[in-house]
Amino acid sequence: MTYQGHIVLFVGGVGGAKLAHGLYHTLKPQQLTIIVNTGDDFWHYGLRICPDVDTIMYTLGGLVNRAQGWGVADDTFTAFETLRRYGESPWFRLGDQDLATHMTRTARLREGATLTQITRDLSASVGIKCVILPMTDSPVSTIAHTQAHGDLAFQEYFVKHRWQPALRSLSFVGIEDARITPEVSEAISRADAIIIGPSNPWLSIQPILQVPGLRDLIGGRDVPRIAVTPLIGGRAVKGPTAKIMAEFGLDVSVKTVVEYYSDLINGFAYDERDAAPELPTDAAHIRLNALNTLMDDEHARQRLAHDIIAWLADWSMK
Ligand code: FO1
Repeated sequence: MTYQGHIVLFVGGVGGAKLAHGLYHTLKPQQLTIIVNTGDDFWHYGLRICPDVDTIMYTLGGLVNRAQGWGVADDTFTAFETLRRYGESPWFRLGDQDLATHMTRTARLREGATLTQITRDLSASVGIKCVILPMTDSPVSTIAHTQAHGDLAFQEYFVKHRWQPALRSLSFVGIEDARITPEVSEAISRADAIIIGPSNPWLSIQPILQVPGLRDLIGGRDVPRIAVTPLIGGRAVKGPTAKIMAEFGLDVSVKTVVEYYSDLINGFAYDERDAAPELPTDAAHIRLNALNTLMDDEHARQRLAHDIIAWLADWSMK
């Protein structure tokens, strides 16, 4: 199988990074553009932190702490511990090497560079050869509206409260004014296939799809547009996808996820351990494919990437 097309992959953090990594090692780098959620970004101790962009960058650059899926492997926490000495109660674990990323990014933002330019340069510095794009250069902040703690900035909900407070709804502050970047627009316009990664559809993919104009750009492309299930056996491999679905009153099933994406996609990869989801008539155009979507080691990431690419290579013959 030689697939020559250009793939655009949409992802959030840890789950999406695994597929990004598999595709990166299966395709030529110039065949892959990764568009990353920035709704999780925030200011912390005067620094601009972009957790999902950094997770993708550290994963593809071979730097990531594999046990946790984010942060830099073997990082030290001298600055973090020093904050404690100063009487602070830091709750977001920033390692010393990771801090250098945020310091560089923040300094360059203050000089007027865009997040797109900074991400390109940081990625190149760690040896990444494909393109990683933030979903927008405009500031967007995901807010979790919870029952127990009211409105929480995303990282407070996710890290400080360990995504335990029941979620009532989400909002994305700044999204109405967010601009699609020329780089994102161009990548989608010339993509031969679009993949929505197995990231949390509500927390990670929703903010990307709400960037004005982006959804229409994807939907208008007459190419394979596939999503990969974030659920296996009714559970998320990692993170709160299933918990959030239940809190939103949704049936925790692959069918719900397909329906959620149904006006955007024409293909869906569910896990081979699960039964094929029954599609409602308005989703009958969606091609289903049962794949082994569990990416528990590097080999599994590349196997899934290979299976998806084989599907795309066969697509027009069906
Ligand atoms: N996740 C945690 O659960 N605890 C942390 O202290 C934490 C710190 C952190 C620092 C840098 C970074 O890039 C990511 C970090 N994450 C941490 C992960 C991050 O909060 C989430 O993975 C994403 O925002 C959700 O996609």
